[in-house]
Amino acid sequence: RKSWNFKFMTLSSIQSVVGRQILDSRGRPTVEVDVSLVDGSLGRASVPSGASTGSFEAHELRDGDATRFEGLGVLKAVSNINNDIAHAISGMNAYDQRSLDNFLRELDGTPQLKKMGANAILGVSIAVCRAAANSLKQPLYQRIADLLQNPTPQMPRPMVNIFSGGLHAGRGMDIQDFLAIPVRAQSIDEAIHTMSRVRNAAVRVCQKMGLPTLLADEGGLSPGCASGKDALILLCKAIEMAGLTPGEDVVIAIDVAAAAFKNAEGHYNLAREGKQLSSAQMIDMLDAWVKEFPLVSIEDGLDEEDWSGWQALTLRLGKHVQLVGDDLFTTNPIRLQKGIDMGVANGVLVKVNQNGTLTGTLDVITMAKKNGYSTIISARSGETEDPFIADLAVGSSAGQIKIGSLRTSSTVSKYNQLLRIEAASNAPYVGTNQ
Ligand code: 2PG
Ligand code: MG
Repeated sequence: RKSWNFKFMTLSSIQSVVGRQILDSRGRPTVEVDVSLVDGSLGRASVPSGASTGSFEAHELRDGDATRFEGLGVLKAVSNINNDIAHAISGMNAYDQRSLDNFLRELDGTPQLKKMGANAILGVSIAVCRAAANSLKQPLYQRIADLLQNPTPQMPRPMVNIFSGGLHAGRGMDIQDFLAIPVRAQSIDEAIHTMSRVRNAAVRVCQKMGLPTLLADEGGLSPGCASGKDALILLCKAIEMAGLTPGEDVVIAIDVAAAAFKNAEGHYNLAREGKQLSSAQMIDMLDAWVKEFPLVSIEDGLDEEDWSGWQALTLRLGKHVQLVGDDLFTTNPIRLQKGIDMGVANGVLVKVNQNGTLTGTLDVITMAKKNGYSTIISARSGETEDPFIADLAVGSSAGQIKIGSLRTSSTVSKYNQLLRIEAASNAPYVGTNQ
């Protein structure tokens, strides 16, 4: 293993790396990292965590000590940061993100980052990026744009969670997310206002119909509708009650998160609806929804290993509907390449902690764009107040961002960062160029 400790130190060299355990939005432990450079610049980052996780995600290292935080502690990951990683990367140049991230992968030595933990490695990777941005006196989104050699940072269009089911809401509905997308808005500020109207109207619609209005994990509502179709009807009502027109002002996206309800026999078990569907029947159901509702984007419509089903789904709907792979691709270049080769999906959900490093994530974004796939930067259902993904979406000109609902500070921190970036930069809003 290379040792960088005796290298000549420059102002942008990493001086110290300190990890600690903090809590995420579900009150579960997660990793936070502080990186400081020789010139005094500091970068801090914290790591999100999913609930409906894809099997092929980078590895989240948890302690498994049942006496602390129900086994979910991350003290091993923190110790890896404070010992092996801190020792190995001290003295490295924080401006060279790619070398640093490659080195972190080598240090771990496993494809899914099982040894150090992807939570340890990602925290360090992002903290270094932030320290470099601070050292260069650049906004973070600009630093990311520079890493990608992207000359035109752009504000993303948000996809906002309104109703939740699946693993984010005690399986109160089979389908995991029902989201709203503003289409007429010409700025982030206006987009957020439009979404706020829909989110508030959703509460009023639920109240009127006697449905619960307590929050699900991502700050959306959990009305527990009997079927996906009922939830789509309810969302259209909320849009209308906000004084907006479904399909004109606001369109709909869903995250089926189908891997969470595919059973061992290979059937899609819609328990709430009392139906077991084959892959082909799932496609028929989604197709029917597209015909009936202003549904423009479907994420994880089928299971992460149902590649032939995905091919059929893409052939049927891929020309006019955004078909997004989340658990399917897990922000992994090998899985994305497989999808490209097989003609599967046309969009990629991008989650930094599925990949494990910033550079690895940026490479997936580049690969997606080169192959005509849309890119949606996404939060996890367990988040921290770190707004990193807002800067990532702007700096990479991803076009879209999915951040949960307009509730709870871990989610709102990202929307607020988008507002700050919009107010301070010339980055155009995506809607103004499309
Ligand atoms: C998803 C995300 C966010 P999780 O499935 O897209 O909604 O959920 O972080 O639980 O994987
Ligand atoms: Mg998903």
